[in-house]
Amino acid sequence: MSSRTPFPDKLITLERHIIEGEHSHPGATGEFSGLLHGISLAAKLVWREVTKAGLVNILGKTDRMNISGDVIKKLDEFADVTIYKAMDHLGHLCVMASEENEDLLHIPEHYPNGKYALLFDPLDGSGNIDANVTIGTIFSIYRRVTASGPGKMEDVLQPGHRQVAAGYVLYGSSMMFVYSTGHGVHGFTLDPSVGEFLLSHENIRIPRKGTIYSTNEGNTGRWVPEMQRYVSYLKKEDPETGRPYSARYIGSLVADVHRTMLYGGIYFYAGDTKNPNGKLRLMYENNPLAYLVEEAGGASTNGRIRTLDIQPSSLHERSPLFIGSVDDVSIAQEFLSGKRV
Ligand code: P6P
Repeated sequence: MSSRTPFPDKLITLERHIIEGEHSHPGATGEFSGLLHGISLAAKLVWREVTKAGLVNILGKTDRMNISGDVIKKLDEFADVTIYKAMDHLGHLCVMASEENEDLLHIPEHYPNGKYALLFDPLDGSGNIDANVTIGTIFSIYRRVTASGPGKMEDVLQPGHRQVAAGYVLYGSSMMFVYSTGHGVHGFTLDPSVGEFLLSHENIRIPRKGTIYSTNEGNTGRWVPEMQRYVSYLKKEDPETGRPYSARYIGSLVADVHRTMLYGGIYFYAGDTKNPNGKLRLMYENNPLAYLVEEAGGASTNGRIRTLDIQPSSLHERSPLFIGSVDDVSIAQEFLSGKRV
């Protein structure tokens, strides 16, 4: 038996997968390929900095505060600028918006405007950077609603069900690129020796029900009684329903949702007496992840309505998030509405 690494039976690169996906889209113009390739290139540049951050003292805090009140980390800024610069000249976008920037990010005048809008959280979970915990980039792509010229706020403030693609990048023990254009969710793992993303998780499907819940229980004292009853339910012994559930919380949304998508169960960040809309951002975190989890056969709500049906009113609005297996999200909703006690 050869000791050489076995040749995978299906060696599919991200680029080949995207192009094959384009061919299945009638009238596709190849713009998707250009867009997704640009994002994957930016992600590799971010990964290079993330992997050496501890060595070149890039860690630490800048004195700039972003709109969401988080202290921006140097890597956050690097990721933000890198994604913008990788995408601003491709001619596919009319406007961008980043969780790290209060206002819209316009396309420089000397570059053409395209028919898509890109929203992104450049480095989610950045509070974990110094602890070498998995962090990620999240992105959403919408078709513009204005006719032409520089994009406007209405091109960006669209409900999540209008997304035409979404994805995330995981900077963890390995680097992964997970995306969907509405034809299933597919995961690619970077082979650093060749610098290519190779298909490693084809057509990810989330179990209909799981036995893991993921939330910051430090907020328990601020939850409404219905929330507290739901989590007590999850902890109660009942082997028939897989309870007590296991608690898993990384504190890095992309990592927590990625695990939920693979293993099943539920991730939630509820509103509470201090923050009625919770902490997570609808446009940069909830919508792209809800699009992906629904594409994988799961569900996502704000506790009352489907995440993707929320009509956004501002660029940085926060929204509660209950996301994961269909049955688990449904049970959570029954507790929150008082139907179940
Ligand atoms: P808490 C990181 O800033 C983030 O938005 C998510 O990545 C993460 O899940 C959440 O905040 C953690 O928030 O309140 O549990 O520390």
